[in-house]
Amino acid sequence: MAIHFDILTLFPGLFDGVFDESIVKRAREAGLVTIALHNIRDYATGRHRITDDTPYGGGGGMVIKPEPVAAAIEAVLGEALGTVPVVLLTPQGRLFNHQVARELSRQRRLLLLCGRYEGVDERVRELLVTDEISIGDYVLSGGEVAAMAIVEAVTRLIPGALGDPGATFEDSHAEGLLEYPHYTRPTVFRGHAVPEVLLSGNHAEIVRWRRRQALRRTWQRRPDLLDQARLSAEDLAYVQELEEGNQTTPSQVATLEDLCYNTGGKSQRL
Ligand code: 9D3
Repeated sequence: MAIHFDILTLFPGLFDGVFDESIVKRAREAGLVTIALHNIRDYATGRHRITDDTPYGGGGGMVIKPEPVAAAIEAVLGEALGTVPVVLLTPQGRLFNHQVARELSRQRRLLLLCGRYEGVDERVRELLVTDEISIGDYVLSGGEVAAMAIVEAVTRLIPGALGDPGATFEDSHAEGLLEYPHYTRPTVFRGHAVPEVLLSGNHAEIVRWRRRQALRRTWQRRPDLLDQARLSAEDLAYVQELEEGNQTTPSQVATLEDLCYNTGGKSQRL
């Protein structure tokens, strides 16, 4: 059930330390995850080991040359070439989410290819890449941070990686809902009390309250998720209640100002 990641990058130093903490660290120590970093520059030839060049057609910026990337992929995978997904991290890829993480976690080995500058020469994609992933619609400087996100998200889905043997704990994201709010001691902090129900000891009531909080938050902040979520009849009735109540009706994903009453936003919706 273990998984091996090969990460191809021009900046291996960016990964220093990030896989040496918490869950990924534990999973590596348990032998559930292995990670090999490969510097694309090591596969460049010539006295200067050049890895980038100007784009044909002009337009500025630099493009990663195909030869060192192809050589790196082929050297790293060897006989396994064709049997291992070659995943290019690119703004043009399919959007990464829990479903994609699950899909990747079923593989025994993954190669993650990190682009930089304007990207990798298109011929590498045509000839060697089997999958393309983006982690969201914002501009990063390259694929490295995306690779880190994917390694972490996939590692969490490897049975045993969370320490908890047996049931791989998946949070409410797996169910397509945002999480309910969490509290710990003290019972009152700066005048803000922990909700009574959580102190009641009534487990059934607590489960019901948390479910409703999760539904309420998802309805307010991420109504797009509600369309896909698996909802019981009781869940649907509660959402119906929210729709009919005098609640603020969200039209879009909320802005920071909508959500955070500490940053000058006047509306407090939670
Ligand atoms: C600012 C340059 N952009 C317009 C000319 C294009 C562009 C090229 C290369 C934008 C970003 C990048 C580098 N990004 C990635 O390689 C990347 C990425 C991302 O930027 N956002 C979300 N997911 C990913 S995965 C790889």
